[in-house]
Formats: sequence, C-alpha cells, structure tokens
Amino acid sequence: MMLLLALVLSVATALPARRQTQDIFNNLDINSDGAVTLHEAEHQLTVGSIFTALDADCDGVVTMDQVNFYMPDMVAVLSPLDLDGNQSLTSQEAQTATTIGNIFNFFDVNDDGLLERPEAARLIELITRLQAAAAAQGNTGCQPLTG
Ligand SMILES: [Ca+2]
Ligand SMILES: [Ca+2]
Ligand SMILES: [Ca+2]
Repeated sequence: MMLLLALVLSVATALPARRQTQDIFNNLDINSDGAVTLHEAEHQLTVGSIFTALDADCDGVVTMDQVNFYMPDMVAVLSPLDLDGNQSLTSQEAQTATTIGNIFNFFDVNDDGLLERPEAARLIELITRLQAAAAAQGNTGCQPLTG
C-alpha cells in the first residue's frame, strides 16, 4: 500500500493524467493481465491507505463535500461509513465500517470480480484528482495517521 501511495504522490505533479493512471493501474495489476482482481487489490491497498489518499489536506478527515466535488457516485459508498452522521469521515469510521472488498465491489460495475481498466481508472482518477488539488494548494502529501 505504501508503494501505491508513494507512486501517487510522486507522479501527481510530474505526469499527464492519462500516464499517471496507466502507471498506477500497472502497479495494481500484478500479473499484467489487464484486470485487477480483489486479491491484487488487497495486496496493494487497504481501507486506511485509500482514506489517507483521499484526505489530501492531511487533517485526518474526509468531508463528503470533497468527495462530492470530485466524484458524486462515491458519496453513496462513503456516506454509510459516516457513523456519527456529521458529513465527514474519520480514518477510524472508514476502517470500522468498510473493507477493501466493499470498495472493490463498488468499482466492479459489471460484477465479474475483476476491475478492468475503465473500472480501476475511476478509483485512480478520484485519488489523483484529490492529490492534484492538494498539490495545487501547496500541500505535497502527508504521513499516514497511525491507528
Ligand atoms: Ca491482474
Ligand atoms: Ca463522521
Ligand atoms: Ca469488472
């Protein structure tokens, strides 16, 4: 997971968006067969790592407004995780209420158990957009919170 985050952070300001997405996809697709299985996703991602990537301003909270701005569909996935209903997610809420499998299933639109390139690209796009927005504000990334 740290590999992916390091990759996201390092390419966010250096490469055109399409190239970034391709590189991150290739990193997830361990056996290079053009699709990401849940097993491959679990190898590279955790709920915590996705949360940390989404929390582009490093304040430990992801607001629904931030998510809605970049990817309105994702609000439907994340809002059930907002256990106290305050329209923002803490790392603890995210990790308590979901698994990488739930996130995987959301992006697996055709329910075949594989994330093909267009499906995986949506998740990568959300993360890279948030990172690019943070970078544009002069924030170049943060250390994952413990716990
Ligand atoms: Ca694969
Ligand atoms: Ca909350
Ligand atoms: Ca699929």
